[in-house]
Amino acid sequence: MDGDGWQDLVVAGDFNTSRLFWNNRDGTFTDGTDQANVGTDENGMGSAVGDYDGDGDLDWFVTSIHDEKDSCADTLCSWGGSGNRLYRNEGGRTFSDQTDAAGVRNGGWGWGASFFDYDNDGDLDLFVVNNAGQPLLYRNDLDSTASWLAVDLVGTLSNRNGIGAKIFVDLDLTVTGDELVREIDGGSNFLGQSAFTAHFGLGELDSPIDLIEIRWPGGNVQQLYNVAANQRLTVREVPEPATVILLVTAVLILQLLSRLNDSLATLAGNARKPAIRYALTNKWIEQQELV
Ligand SMILES: [Ca+2]
Ligand SMILES: [Ca+2]
Ligand SMILES: [Ca+2]
Ligand SMILES: [Ca+2]
Repeated sequence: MDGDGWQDLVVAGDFNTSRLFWNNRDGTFTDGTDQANVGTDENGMGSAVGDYDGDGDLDWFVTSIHDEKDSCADTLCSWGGSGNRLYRNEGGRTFSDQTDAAGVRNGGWGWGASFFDYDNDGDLDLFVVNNAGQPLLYRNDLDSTASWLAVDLVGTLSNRNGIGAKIFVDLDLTVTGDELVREIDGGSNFLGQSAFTAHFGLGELDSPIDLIEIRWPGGNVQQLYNVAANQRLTVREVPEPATVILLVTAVLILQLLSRLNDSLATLAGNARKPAIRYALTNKWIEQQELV
């Protein structure tokens, strides 16, 4: 959340307020809720993280119960009912409350939440599922000129959705501090899961992105240079040269073994003997005995 490359922790707290913990880089975390100006919600349920204003830092949305105090029964009012919160990241580990400015306070009894770009215009919209009503889709109408990039991964040696992959974006290789990172994890959430698309807000970038680096969970690393912003990019996993050489070598060895096996079978007449065949599955060579 603070862009230092170390993952922080955001927690929605039912019967309590949400909490934000900063990663101390030594296996411990520090509760920074109050100093960050977050955690004003009550009965938090769903939680979504995304750069909804496209300025390059991650913002935070929390669902919570919304009740009109004058119109609800006393038992319901006791739950607390000031509704959802949208916390905009202002940098320096502080946030501002943009709930009312964005018009997302009254989500009923909001539960799961997810940011995604449903209309493919480059900004993140918001979807909220509800305990006691219809789901809500909030279209992002923020008047922004921010650039953006969306990345979908297609794993070949790694899993199909690229879960576990990290995507690094370096806007300018000659500048430090402008690097962005996303991890494909499906965004597990209360009663929901996010899209596998990695969305990057790029601020006022008006030139191509210098470098995009994808670190696949299987170990492959792919680099793309000089990539245009404001597009949805699909990146298919390409094995590194060393992996290709290994695979080609394995196939050649298998072919030789197969020919050797056929020759031995011929020499032995047509006597019925167990034949050994080999199959190449992913990186592994499986040996199967056929009766
Ligand atoms: Ca951090
Ligand atoms: Ca932001
Ligand atoms: Ca959108
Ligand atoms: Ca840089």
